[in-house]
Amino acid sequence: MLIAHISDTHLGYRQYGLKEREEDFYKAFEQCIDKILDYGCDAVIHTGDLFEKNNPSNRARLFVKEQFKKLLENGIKIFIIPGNHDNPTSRYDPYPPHILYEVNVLSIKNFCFKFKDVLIFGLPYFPKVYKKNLKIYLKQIENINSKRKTYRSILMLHQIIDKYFPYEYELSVKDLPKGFDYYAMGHLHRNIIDHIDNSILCYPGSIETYRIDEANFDKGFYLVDLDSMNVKRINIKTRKFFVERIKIYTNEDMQKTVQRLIRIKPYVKDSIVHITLETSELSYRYVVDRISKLLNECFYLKIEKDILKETYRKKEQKVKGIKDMLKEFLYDLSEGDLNFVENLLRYLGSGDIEAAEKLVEDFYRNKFKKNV
Ligand SMILES: [Mn+2]
Repeated sequence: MLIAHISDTHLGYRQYGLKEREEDFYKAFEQCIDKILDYGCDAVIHTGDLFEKNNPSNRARLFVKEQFKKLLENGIKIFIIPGNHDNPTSRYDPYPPHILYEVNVLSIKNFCFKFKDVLIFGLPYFPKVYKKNLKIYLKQIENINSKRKTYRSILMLHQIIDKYFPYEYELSVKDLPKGFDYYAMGHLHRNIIDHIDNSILCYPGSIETYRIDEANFDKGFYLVDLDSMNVKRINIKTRKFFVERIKIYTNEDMQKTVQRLIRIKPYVKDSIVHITLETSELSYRYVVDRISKLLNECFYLKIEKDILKETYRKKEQKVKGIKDMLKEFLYDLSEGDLNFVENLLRYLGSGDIEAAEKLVEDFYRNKFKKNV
């Protein structure tokens, strides 16, 4: 039996607010569906984040309907769990959009389906705060699975496991219930294939570049042969991304950047170039201008300020008013001198020259007296 495992398709997501980027995700999904048809799969399992939101646009809903129809007409069954993006968040509207289709949606009330000689288990996404509940469900699932009479079993989850992303996770490897042939995972956008005891665990990853740190990962899905337990990676073609981190403070930095960008220039047509730029406030406009002119042929150029640098800088100087600003620049002035400069600026700013002259006279008279 041949199963296709796909995940994190995020349909309806409009990256950079571009209609074309929304279309790119549809195109990627359609490539996957067509390949699944070509390989003659028996079933498709989708491990969450089918849609970008739990209330997707009608365009996204209709698109999925058309794509699923192709599978269903060919007798391919669909099993799906809601992910963190498309799981309902309100208990007054507890239905995920998936229920609109002729698919098997696994839920906490209905976490097990029998398909031919395979038991398919799955749970919707559980946020970290509910990981205790998740573990209780997993125990229950482990119990039921241990008494199964079917040949194979699959567990579908949309969670992060510490082994693959140790910074933020809901489950440790040891929390995974034992005894499943295939662990179908979603949520991580990187593609991973791993062996746990005698089983296989896979994260197919996203089908398009959702965030720039995913730009270099292969996009696609897994084909799982449940008879031989062979897993094959199927990749699709997606729009190319160039992700650059640029730092410009000197003329030499600028020259180096220009040379680097000239090297990628012939390949940027139809691509997205995403640049994180670190430069001084004064030269920012000039640098952005030069880069934009150089890469004017790319499909979309995104230049963003180095946010880390920005927040660091903002933390450093807590400028509140004009006096604080003066303190920043004229740091060796006394409190009295600062008051003088502040008042002078105010008089000059309002055009009251007479008051300004009087202020200067008084100031120097006082200073003179003191020094004598
Ligand atoms: Mn996702």
